[in-house]
Amino acid sequence: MTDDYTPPKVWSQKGQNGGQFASINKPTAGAQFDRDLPVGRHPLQLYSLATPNGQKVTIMLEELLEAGHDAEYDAWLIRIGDGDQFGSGFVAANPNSKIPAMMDHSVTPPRRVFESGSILVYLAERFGAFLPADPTARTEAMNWLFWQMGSAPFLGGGFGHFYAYAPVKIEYAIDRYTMEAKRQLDVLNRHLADNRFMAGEDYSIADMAIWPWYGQVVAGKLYGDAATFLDAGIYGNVRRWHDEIAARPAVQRGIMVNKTSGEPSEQLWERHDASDFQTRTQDKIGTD
Ligand SMILES: N[C@@H](CCC(=O)N[C@@H](CS)C(=O)NCC(=O)O)C(=O)O
Repeated sequence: MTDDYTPPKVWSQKGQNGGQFASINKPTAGAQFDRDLPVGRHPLQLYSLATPNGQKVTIMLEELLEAGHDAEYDAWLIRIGDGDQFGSGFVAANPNSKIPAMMDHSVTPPRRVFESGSILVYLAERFGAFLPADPTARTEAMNWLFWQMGSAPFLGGGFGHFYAYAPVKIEYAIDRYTMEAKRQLDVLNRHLADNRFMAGEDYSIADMAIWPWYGQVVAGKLYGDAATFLDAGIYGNVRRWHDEIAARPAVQRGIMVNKTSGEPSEQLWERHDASDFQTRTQDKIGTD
């Protein structure tokens, strides 16, 4: 890596570029091997991992169940570090090879749903929940949901990548994305000064989309010491909103599903039944 790099006329891959995700980065799409996806007994089949994008959906599913909806689901683990997302079955569910992906087997043929925002809207519409009925509040929820889809890649793929994962610390890249991450946090902090939740009084899919990224970075849960680096204490309204949502039982369950790091008692690699939270966490079943 040098500071006098001149891009060639046509880019070509020169081996792996280093960093935590080097082994799964490729410039091409499509299946790399044959593997069917497992299918459990519930109509909704989720294929995911407990990254912030994955947590959005497991929080929504647990919130639906908590609210009494018949949203039982099987959650299967997709280990993106091992390349599971490039199996033929997963690529059929999501041609973009990214978690989360969901199949709805309550319809024939089963329907695929990919992109976390699309999955949240699909579930909200199917169960008539967590998307306000009032047109103004509903539009506001959609505004913030789409804001998240466009903004979080700067926080995760930009700030998080260059601050925490890149094999070298590049001041220009870290400065550029820190600036943008802090600007986005200020957007949220100002909005949450006058709003309990993103769409106003009602907790919605907009909160479920934004909380795993922006809430957790402010609470010190993402990218090592990023909260200190970002001076996250100045985003007090975001912290207040984070804490209120973090206290919800469905959120506490949702962030455990498909989790493979942290305390074994907080890791539920696969979820097939509500009782799994009591009986199938890694402290109960071991790590083999
Ligand atoms: N816009 C997508 C982003 C999904 C995404 O980036 N997923 C990451 C994990 S957080 C992934 O599967 N990465 C695997 C890879 O890049 O090969 C969504 O919101 O669903």
